[in-house]
Amino acid sequence: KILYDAAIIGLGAMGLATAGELSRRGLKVIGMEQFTIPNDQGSSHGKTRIIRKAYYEHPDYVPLADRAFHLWRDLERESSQSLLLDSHCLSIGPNGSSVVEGVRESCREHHLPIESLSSGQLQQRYPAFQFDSRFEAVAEMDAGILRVEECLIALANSARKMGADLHENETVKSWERVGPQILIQTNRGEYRVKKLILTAGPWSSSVLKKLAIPLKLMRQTTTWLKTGTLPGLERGEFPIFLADTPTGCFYGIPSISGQGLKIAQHYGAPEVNSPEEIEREYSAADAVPVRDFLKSYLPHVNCEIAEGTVCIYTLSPDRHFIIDRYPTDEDVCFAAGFSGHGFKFAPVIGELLADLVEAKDFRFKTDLFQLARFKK
Ligand code: PYC
Repeated sequence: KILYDAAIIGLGAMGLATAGELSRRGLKVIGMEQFTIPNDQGSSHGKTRIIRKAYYEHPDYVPLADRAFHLWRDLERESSQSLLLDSHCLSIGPNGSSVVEGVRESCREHHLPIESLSSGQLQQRYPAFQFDSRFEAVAEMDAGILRVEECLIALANSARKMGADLHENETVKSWERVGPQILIQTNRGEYRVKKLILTAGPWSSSVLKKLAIPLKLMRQTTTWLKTGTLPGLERGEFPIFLADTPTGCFYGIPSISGQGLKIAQHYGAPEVNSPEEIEREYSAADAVPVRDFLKSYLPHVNCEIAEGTVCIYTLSPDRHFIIDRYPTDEDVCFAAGFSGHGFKFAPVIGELLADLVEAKDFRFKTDLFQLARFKK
């Protein structure tokens, strides 16, 4: 029964970043992950993720994205690893699209430069795109691609270097307050800690117990296309894109060193309640929406599939994050409901959770993430 200052349950990107940050601040930290670090069971895998600042979802994410960029660069320096690759990001949609207008609003509020492109200009610049004149695009030049598994390893190494005890293949069975401490029981033993941080991704509903946050899960598949011989699709030539279309929102990440183009539908799959309901195998049926999207808007890119992967979105009702204290226990904090757009923010979520643990004021506006918004 070892006494730690803080325990973190769930060591995906958010948990690892929090373990590192709390350890850097001098706390004795233990982290528990039911699988390995990294693993492909939750939401912190799949080779690449987007990082962008021109945030259509809400202007309040912009300063956090900016901070995250800096923190990923710091981690690159610390780990001597390439984690964040520069790229452009295009948001495409029909005139008046909430995605395109959301980007414009965030950029207006935070004075970020963007360029507007008509569908003709879009095709001239990137011939692979064939959006008709009902569509327009906005281009952000200062975006990037995160190398997911490398990021996880660098976060874990950094946390361990600062003294965090990170346990893999350790499943938490329960946690409860016992006097001045929190008692955690796992498949390997018991721990008594002063503070508890829950970053359990798709398992959040079960570790948050009685809170009954209205989280839903969504099975998301990503498709990798063998674009090897096609010109103009490598990072540097081709952008990251988000395309708001009448049949759903799709995103693409350019090929890196011939790896192939990654394409996926963002949302749009049925919602489920537990990770056990998720079919883990990628099937031919998963490629159908992607094929239809490609046929309509990138017809020359509709080539052979190299690989498909499955991951999980943990959705909050409004698709904004939930980061707060547990209402009946001040010493317990949690972050959940990253709704398919959280990975890029991991290091800044680590800072935010560390501030919550230490009862410090966070320097950015975070009202958007409060649990109380669902009680109104
Ligand atoms: O995290 O920016 C993001 C994203 C967009 C689509 C899927 N993820």
